[in-house]
Amino acid sequence: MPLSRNSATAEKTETASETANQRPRDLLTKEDCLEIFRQLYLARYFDVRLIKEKKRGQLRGTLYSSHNQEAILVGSLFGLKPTDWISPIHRDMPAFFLKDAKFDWRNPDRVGMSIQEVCAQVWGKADSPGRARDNWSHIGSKSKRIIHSTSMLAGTIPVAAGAMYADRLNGGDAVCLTYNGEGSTAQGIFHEAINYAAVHKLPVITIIENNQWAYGTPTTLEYSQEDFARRADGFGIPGYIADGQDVFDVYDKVMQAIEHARAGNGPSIVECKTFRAYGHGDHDDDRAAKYRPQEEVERGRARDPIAMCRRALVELGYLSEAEAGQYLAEGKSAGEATNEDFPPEVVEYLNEGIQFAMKSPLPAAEEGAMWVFKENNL
Ligand SMILES: Cc1ncc(C[n+]2csc(CCOP(=O)(O)OP(=O)(O)O)c2C)c(N)n1
Ligand SMILES: [Mg+2]
Repeated sequence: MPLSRNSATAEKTETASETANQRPRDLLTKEDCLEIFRQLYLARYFDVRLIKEKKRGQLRGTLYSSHNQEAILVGSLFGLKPTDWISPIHRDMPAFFLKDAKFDWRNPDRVGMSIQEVCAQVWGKADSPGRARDNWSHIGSKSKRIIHSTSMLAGTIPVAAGAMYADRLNGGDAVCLTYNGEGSTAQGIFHEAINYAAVHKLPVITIIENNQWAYGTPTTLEYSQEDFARRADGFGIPGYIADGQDVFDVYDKVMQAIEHARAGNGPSIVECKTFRAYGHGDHDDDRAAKYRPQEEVERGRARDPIAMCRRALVELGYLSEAEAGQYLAEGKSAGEATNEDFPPEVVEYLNEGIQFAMKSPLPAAEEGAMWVFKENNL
């Protein structure tokens, strides 16, 4: 069944068995679908632009690209309520500003970080959540319901389990999406934390971004089975598999996991099969070109999430062929893509964040010793 063109009409005409087969995407409106498409461009542009800024000498530190993995972030975040929690890791930088960003990216009251905060973080400036202690994902916010990201792979899953335990005790109905690479599933804490969540039926959804590599280690040396979703079997919880390049498939599977969790049935795993566009970080690009077979790279790049979403929207009649051909960012590396490959509102939004970051001062030197020990905890 295709995405419904009009969910109200679809509801009226469907038989009971069709309703039973209805997928979460079938309830998305045309406006929802076009917003999802815009968010894919936004996530891609964030990545492209940062790589360009670093090449121009404007940025320091390592970039961990989410290029080509955007459908996982956009498709999973779109079904959340503002009261839900997320726990991103190094490859999920756009999640910080895409959370609760539906339609109204600039709303100061939304429960997610602003593009200004995220850009100031990347530029390592004083007006950032991390106050220049790092330039990347080591940030979080209790009020915005983002669990503080750490570099300890899978280390946020137990924190998410604790937060969801507390939420249930307080009568809440929140769920938490934790994001993890497939490599992190070999960590002991991954198993301890999901086991705990399963026993206590906590609404923790573990998204596995299976981009086929953990730094230079291929999946065959990480797990003896093909599908990382099978990790779920040992905990007695559902393990869903999504095509991580297809934003609507990610949405469907994550929504199933969310409904399962909200109904009080506990955690699940959603494996999203994807492909890492570059090296582990930009420091690894040259080495990755040697350890990854070229044909694998070409196969991965051929399935660009922006192109796949565009095709779906044309088939639905939500985009005309002319509209669809307007912004062609897909298949282009950061070096090849230009601003003309992106909708102007996306470029404008990121410019606001970057201008804010560039104007923000560096923190004062004496801040270096603050917030480290309790006595400095001002
Ligand atoms: C507990 C732990 N061990 C090792 C590392 C070093 N490390 C950082 S990222 C990474 C690879 C992660 O691979 P994966 O989980 O597949 O995520 P991806 O980078 O592919 O998105 C490693 C080994 C770490 N940060 N934490
Ligand atoms: Mg990986």
